[in-house]
Amino acid sequence: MPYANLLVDRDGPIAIVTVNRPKALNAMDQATLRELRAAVEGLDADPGVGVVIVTGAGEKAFVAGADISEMADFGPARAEEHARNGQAAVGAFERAKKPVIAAINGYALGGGLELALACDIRLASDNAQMGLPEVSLGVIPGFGGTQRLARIVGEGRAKELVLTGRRVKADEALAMGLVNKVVPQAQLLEAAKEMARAILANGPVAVRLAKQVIHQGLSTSLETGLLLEEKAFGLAFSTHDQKEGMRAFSEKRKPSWKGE
Ligand code: CO8
Repeated sequence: MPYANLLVDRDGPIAIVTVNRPKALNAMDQATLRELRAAVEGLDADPGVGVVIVTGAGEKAFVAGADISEMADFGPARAEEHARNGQAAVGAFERAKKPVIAAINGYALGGGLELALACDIRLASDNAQMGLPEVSLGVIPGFGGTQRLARIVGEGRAKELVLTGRRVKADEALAMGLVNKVVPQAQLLEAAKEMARAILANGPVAVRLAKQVIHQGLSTSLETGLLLEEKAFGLAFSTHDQKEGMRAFSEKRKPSWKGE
């Protein structure tokens, strides 16, 4: 399906979604948010796709935020609705059953960082800069940033970044665990694909169960999370792939996954 603000490419089972509004440094207006949600939900439902990568067009920006010019004259009800729609769009990346990797190729600010925070793994180019500068505009993060940043980097660092609006460069983001890896920009997409291929070598049902249990567990008690893990562990033993994975190990060969 063609999108006005996105490019969607495929490299075998790897889907690459590129936010493509270079004139606005890929800032997301409402139409882009709707398209992002539709794209990731469509790819998640596509049996030919195993991993989704999201990135930004050009060499300067991943996504420089929500589109400020569009929001400037909003009243409170419209702003609340916008936050709800943005949260739903960004949340679709987190809710996806398949792993989603953010390839942060430049500025990831405001809503752009919030999009990356909803992905499972974040890789950054060496020129990337990340931050939640919303307070400098007189607002607060509205696409999940006040919640997800603290879960990823801890409360103290999240409060510092949200309250000061300070941008961090790739090396500092790596040191605080905001991104998993930093690579030269020219190698970013290949590094994301390499990570995708490492995931794709594993049992697809197991990968999905693991993602789901980690995600659900983080918003519940340890006791409930451990119960979720037990149940999902049991469920894995109902699959062909568990039998195949363990048989392949003892036969010293690579498993042939069916995804069931
Ligand atoms: N929205 C709209 N346009 C943007 C945005 C944006 N977020 N960011 C950049 N642009 C546009 C610029 O206006 C400019 O357009 P033009 O050429 O027509 O003037 C073009 O992109 C290039 O930008 P710059 O000339 O500013 O490029 P610089 O290299 O000088 O600076 C920066 C790059 C530092 C990234 C700078 O553009 C910047 O600070 N951008 C804004 C970053 C920002 O504040 N982002 C957060 C936005 S708020 C947000 O995301 C809230 C999310 C939650 C919303 C809740 C719902 C209500």
